Amino acid sequence: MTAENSNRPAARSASAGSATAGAGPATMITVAPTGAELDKSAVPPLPVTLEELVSTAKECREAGAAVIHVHIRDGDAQPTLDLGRLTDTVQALRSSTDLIVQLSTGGAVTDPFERRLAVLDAAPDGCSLTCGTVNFGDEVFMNPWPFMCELYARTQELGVVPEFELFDMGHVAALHRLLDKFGAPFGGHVHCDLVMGVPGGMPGDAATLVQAAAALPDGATWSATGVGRTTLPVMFAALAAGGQLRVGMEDTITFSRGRPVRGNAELVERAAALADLAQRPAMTPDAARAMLGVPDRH
Ligand code: KMH
Ligand code: ZN
Repeated sequence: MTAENSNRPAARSASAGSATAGAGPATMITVAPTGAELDKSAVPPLPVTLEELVSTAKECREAGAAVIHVHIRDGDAQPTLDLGRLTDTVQALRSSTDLIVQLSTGGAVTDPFERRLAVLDAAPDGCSLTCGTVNFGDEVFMNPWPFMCELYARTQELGVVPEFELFDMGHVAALHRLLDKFGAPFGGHVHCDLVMGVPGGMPGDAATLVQAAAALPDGATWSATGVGRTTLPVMFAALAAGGQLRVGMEDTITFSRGRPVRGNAELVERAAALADLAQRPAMTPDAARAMLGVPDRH
């Protein structure tokens, strides 16, 4: 990368949140309960109302989640970026749980850039920020460079901690370019999510995960998400390689061997159990705040 690397943020410890003497660093678990792609009619346990989302959030917190990645739906259970609903959702999640509330700025593939930028006006703790365009099944998820720049500058201005979503190796290069140009994120720490196994993005396997993690900026922490049948291989690889975990019905609706997921909490429970087995138990939201540089707004 360029000599502008001096803009890079200082590293925060990736082992923040260690919970048990003799164990390895703790594991931050993010739950992505809803997404924008699934139909409630086809997947009844999908949380789409505010009540369903709050109740899922409480169950997932109980099961070991520290962060919630939020997409919301309208009265017809369709994806929406309505600012009033987003604001109510942030407030409801904040008053009923201590989870870090991260709003999606990706929305649905049909959402215009202006509405995706306006998501930050709902004052979440964090937001997703995808570092490039990617084929997304039969669709295209658009994240051109000028949009990334505008979104990143707004996170810095409004005090929202971004999570850099990386669907492809090229997105890692775009992340370096963004940090070189604009400097450290709000909160001073770089955290990424490797979104793997999307048809059109990087494959969800251990070799790709290790390669992508090694290419991240110095001091960055990272989670990994394996979509669909890559969920378990990516989870095992992330635990082995020192990463954090993202699970949820946005990414996976089959629990195992064809059995549909009954709810988000069982995905979090499984992630927490595997993290425990790896001697990297689930970290609390407060430990995740310390790791990510997210202020406590309760
Ligand atoms: N729904 C996808 C098109 C994000 O949340 O930032 C984009 C997405 C990424 O889910
Ligand atoms: Zn999302």
